Amino acid sequence: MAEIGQEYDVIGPTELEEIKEALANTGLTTAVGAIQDYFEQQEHVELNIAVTGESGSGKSTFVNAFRGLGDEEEGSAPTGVVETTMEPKAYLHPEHVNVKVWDLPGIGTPNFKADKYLEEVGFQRYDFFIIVSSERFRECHVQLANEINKMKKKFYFIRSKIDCSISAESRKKSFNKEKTLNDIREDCVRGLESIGVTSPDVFLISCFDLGSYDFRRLQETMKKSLPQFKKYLLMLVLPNIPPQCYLKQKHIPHPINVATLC
Ligand SMILES: Nc1nc2c(ncn2[C@@H]2O[C@H](COP(=O)(O)OP(=O)(O)OP(=O)(O)O)[C@@H](O)[C@H]2O)c(=O)[nH]1
Ligand SMILES: [Mg+2]
Repeated sequence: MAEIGQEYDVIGPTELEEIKEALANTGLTTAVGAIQDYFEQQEHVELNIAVTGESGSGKSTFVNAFRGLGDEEEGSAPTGVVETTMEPKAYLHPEHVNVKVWDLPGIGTPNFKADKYLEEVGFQRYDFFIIVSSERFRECHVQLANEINKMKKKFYFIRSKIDCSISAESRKKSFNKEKTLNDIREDCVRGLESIGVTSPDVFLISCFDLGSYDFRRLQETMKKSLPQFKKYLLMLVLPNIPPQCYLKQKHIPHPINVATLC
């Protein structure tokens, strides 16, 4: 789990100002009351993250990795080579019940309708979405991204199973890892741009190798866009990747290098 440093303090600058004001204008008892009220409110704050994408793209595996679990540990989401997740299911962090990662059923059947799907999975409850794609950018991603945009919610786009793509391409004589990664990224960026997402950011991830590729950058990006207490909750649950893995991590230079989507 992430260590809580100053950067992730629960009380943000606005709250600090309010507490200072209470101290200056009304005295200690009122200030203590203000702090207590603040913490009581926060106890009820939840962070709800929805993981969506095509069937078999690795959503449940990502949910497990996100919670710092392997696929066969107690309480982990079932994963498999055949369609596995049929209903939205919330997975709580073992220690921080205020954070729910929702494993959603797969999309992508020929008659898929993103608006209907999102209604069925109860889109209102989610703070943001993670769209997982294990292959090329497709029509179902277009629909999903469009609908999420319409709802004025944020999404992060993950291209998963990067280890598989690299391993398959590495059989070619002309294999170049950086170029392969760049091609994958470009394909997703182009797809998102074609539906009007400005400066899209795409995260290349292997759940079997979180220290490589973009997992760490995804963590950092998600953190930036949340309000103070939700950011704090997220920091409590993010899996720790050993520092030696960060060193291995390579960021592929990309002309569009903007941190957030939407
Ligand atoms: N090599 C590799 N395999 C992965 C990765 N992520 C998932 N898989 C495998 O892909 C298969 C499908 O993974 P799931 O997590 O069950 O996929 P899902 O999207 O939840 O599938 P549904 O629940 O059916 O919609 C499993 O065999 C996983 O082990 C990855 O990063 N690398
Ligand atoms: Mg699943």
